[in-house]
Amino acid sequence: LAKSTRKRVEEKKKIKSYKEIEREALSLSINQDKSFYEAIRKDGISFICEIKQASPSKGIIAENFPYMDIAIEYEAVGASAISVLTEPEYFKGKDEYLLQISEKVKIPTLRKDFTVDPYQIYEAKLLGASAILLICSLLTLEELKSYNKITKELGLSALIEAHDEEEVKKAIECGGDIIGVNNRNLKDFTVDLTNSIRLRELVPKDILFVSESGIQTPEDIQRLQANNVDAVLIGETFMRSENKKEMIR
Ligand code: IGP
Repeated sequence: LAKSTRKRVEEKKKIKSYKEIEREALSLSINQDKSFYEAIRKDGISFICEIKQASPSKGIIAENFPYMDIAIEYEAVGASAISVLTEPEYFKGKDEYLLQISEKVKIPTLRKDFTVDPYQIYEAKLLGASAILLICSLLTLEELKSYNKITKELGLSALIEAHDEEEVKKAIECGGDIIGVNNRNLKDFTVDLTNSIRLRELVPKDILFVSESGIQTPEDIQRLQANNVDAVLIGETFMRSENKKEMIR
């Protein structure tokens, strides 16, 4: 995934250079009203609802894909933020989805992609995103620090994703203020909510904590909330659900 992403970014640089995108992104103003961090900091558990057509573990999730209708529905039922996949190969994502959705909804959007080059952070800003994803297993500590700094300079938030104890330590050390723990084991795709519950204890209370993946029922959400999780990131369950309101109360 990192390899195909690097290739994709190199292709993009031929159309718009690194220098050019950096300059454009830095010239944009900061939208204070669309802070991803502030949106999930509020009292009670927050919902980050994800829009994706496919995933490596499940294949095609949505045959037809009315992404804008889904985004509008997420906002209407009370999502705090919307996560939009832009990775094309495995998740069938598109930059245009993110751009259009960010223009349409008032809540902040998260650009869900495999960030391996700062180019993608500048790009996220131009696409209207309020936040980006930094995955610990793909980046060195030095990279995490410098990417986090660039993100902040642009007025964006970074969701720093970890899977295990080592990675959680790395996420804290790089100065992350929003840490997400993935419940999905990326080696065999099994999910276990206990993963984020267990790792929550290693993260100081003043850092926002997100439980990601495999969340299916209101009971799951209650359990995570009882264990001091600040936000849940839910994709497949919402994509397949006819009644999204039921989950968010
Ligand atoms: C959502 P789920 O099981 O609710 O559809 O998972 C989200 O956590 C998952 O899509 C995800 C992801 C990622 C996707 C977590 N980390 C990194 C792409 C890249």
